[in-house]
Amino acid sequence: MALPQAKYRKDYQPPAFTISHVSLDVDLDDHATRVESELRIQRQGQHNPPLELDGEGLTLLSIALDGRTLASDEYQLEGGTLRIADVPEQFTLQIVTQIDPANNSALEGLYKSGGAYCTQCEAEGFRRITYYLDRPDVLAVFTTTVRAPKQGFPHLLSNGNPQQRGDLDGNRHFVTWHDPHPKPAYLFALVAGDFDVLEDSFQTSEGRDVALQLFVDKGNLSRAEFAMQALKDSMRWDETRFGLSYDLDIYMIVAVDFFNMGAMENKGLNIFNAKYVLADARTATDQDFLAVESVIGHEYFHNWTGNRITCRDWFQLSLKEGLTVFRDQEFSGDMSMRAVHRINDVRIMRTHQFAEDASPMAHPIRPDKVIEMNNFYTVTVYNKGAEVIRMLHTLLGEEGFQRGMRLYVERHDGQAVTCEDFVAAMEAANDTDLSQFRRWYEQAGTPRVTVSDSYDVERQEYRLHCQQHTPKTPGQAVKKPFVIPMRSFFYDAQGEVMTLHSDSLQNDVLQITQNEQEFVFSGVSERPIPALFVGFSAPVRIDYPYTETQRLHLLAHSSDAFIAWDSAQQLYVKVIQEAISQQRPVQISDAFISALTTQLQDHETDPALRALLLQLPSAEAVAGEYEQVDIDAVAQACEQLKQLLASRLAQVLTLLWQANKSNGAYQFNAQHIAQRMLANTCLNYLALTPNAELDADLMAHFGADNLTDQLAALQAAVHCQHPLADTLIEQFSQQWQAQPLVMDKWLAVQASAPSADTLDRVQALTQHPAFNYANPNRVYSLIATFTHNLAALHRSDGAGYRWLADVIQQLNQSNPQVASRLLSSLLQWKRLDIDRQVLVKAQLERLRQTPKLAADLFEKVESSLAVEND
Ligand code: B3K
Ligand code: ZN
Repeated sequence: MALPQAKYRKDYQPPAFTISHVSLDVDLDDHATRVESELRIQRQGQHNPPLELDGEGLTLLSIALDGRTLASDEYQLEGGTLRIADVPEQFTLQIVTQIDPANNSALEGLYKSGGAYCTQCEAEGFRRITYYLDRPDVLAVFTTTVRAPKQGFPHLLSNGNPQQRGDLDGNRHFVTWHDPHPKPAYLFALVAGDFDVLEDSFQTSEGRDVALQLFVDKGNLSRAEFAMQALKDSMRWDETRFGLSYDLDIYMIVAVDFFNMGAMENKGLNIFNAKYVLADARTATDQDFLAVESVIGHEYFHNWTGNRITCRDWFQLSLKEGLTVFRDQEFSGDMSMRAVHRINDVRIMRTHQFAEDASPMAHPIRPDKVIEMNNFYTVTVYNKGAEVIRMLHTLLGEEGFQRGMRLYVERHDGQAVTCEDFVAAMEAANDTDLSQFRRWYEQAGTPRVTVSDSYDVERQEYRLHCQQHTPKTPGQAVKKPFVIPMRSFFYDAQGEVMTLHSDSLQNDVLQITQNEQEFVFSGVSERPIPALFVGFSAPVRIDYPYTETQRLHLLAHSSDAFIAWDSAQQLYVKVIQEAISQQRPVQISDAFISALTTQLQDHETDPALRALLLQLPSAEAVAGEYEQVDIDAVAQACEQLKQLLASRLAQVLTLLWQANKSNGAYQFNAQHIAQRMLANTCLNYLALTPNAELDADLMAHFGADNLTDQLAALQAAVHCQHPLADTLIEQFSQQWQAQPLVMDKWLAVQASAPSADTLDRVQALTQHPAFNYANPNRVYSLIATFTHNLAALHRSDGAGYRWLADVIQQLNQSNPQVASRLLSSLLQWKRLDIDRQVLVKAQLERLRQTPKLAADLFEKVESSLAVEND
């Protein structure tokens, strides 16, 4: 078989043909779904190229051009292409194909999720339904008829508005849908099944009524109410903050159990992983509620940033994803707990995106080379993409940013465009020059900004010296300097913010644009303590030679929650690193303990932020700080730090636990969420030292009326190896065996226990009835969680690597997208010690030999093994 081929951004060519109208008629059947499509096609340009349509795994039944059936020598089927030479300038093509949705385990194209039929077409899934120009710059008006038995499929859905419905012979029926908005095939959707429907409506600011429908598995209506509210909140928010309203008469969301990702923004018919729809206090945690709100918002916001203005080609994915993540982050922040959301976003960047930037799969937010597009739905494209948009927002301000958005929409509504078009609109609307800023789209890697300062008391002058350096990434050895907005506050010895004067300082932002640069401030009456990258104003690593005293000063006085939180985080990292480099147990100074104690007891401080102060950097994040990492030392030091804090803060932890643990019924609001965060974080330390009183508390907490507390009790017991752990594991599974989404938490808690025997437990759990290799949620909960567990994955005997490779091999054929996601933790094998390098490399080489290796895995395995020859 031919090896998968790379595509390059520079090779983009506009389509030789466009399709203006598509009529689809889909007659559903488990193994023989018949798809009739009628395409109205126009040739572009003067030359006469062959028509080449994409198709994968299809059985072609017939093909007719302008009503005449083509003989088999009038077209060629080759690999994934249907080629017809010599077509007229304008014509109609009728194609009949047959597909087998019940055997579609890759969950791309048309497949069965439980009893329902559903689709997933982004990025290139439509070609598994019928032959088509499956690329985002071909926009067509779709009319879709869905046919199915009435029994089992009372709801037949597709994009747009319903036009016609009726009965068919054999107790079957049909519905025809029409979507007036031209769209690329990746936004096509079809669903057929038996659901409960939650109905509501929304009136747009223009006074139009939109029907809202949420389809969930039977019996789950009450668990859909929160999602419905989140949808209405999103619709209102996009009007008030961005001036963007909804454009169809109906907005539908369907929740399905089998889904590779979070959700999909198909026009008018979102399809969601049920995990991001279903939420009530008993079966969802606070974090789940917040995730539902954010994903509902994200998919809704795509209606403008993604659907009405879409991507010209898939290299431009961040055009819609970075921007839409930025919008959903702002939505969540405007709804509640802005600082908590921001800190969580930073954690994702530092733990996962920085790791990706340092891995063989590092890519710019707009990649240049892709083998399998599904491999590029990454934290880089999404989250770093959002940080790049956020930097634009920082540089232009809310008003300037919104001015740019308005121009972007005005210029490009209804088009398929590029990241360049977006930047150009921002630039034109603000009459500014973003040439250098564009490097964020071009260059991969995490810049490191090294700052030092000096103070001249006589001249009353303060100088900040900044250097930026971005390490090389595959294919990019030398980097040019970025535009890095460094929002900075300066504190005096009393902890007051100083007002500093410099021409370079605008709205507290200094722009670092060169490899080396100095900022001079005059009239400075005392040496300031700088708070750099306030709000994490750029996705960079920050180096400033803070003393412990300076960090503690910022911890105590920063008005920015990120800076306060980060001061503690950096001190944690430092004590871990010192213990490792000096080969001694972790030590914490009295000053640090007392500063933490003061903060924790400060009733003025939001309990959520106090909880975040106590949450240690993960072992995975600490490991990411090293170019050559000693896994055992990192895992051990992280555990020691937790133990040490538990004993040195025992008193305050107990007090906070007592004061904040729930009393009274569950309420979902910022105050209650914050108190639960604080109580549960404390519990996670207290469970390290079992005693009768705490055991009783732990049991009571486990019996709470909400999953947040119940799960916190379970997690504290399991992660602290508390004597009650096995009892709670057993009780939890008895209670929740009928609720797969809750059992996912149970799997994840066990898979994240920081110990080498976790591997044995995870292996055993694959045999448990709660686990199923065919369902991505189960695989992510158990196995992806395990891949982020440093102690378990990197077991020194290599058993973790071997087993993971077995699992990936098994998933290679059934669901390559899921398999590929599990591989990421192995790609950075060069950072490990020599023994582990040998062990991981052997598994990568074994994977490379897998018969019929999917393109998804091929791309990652090859890039990882290529590092050797660097
Ligand atoms: N756009 C989809 C992702 C589709 C994934 C394809 N493998 C979800 C989202 O970002 O909203
Ligand atoms: Zn998205």
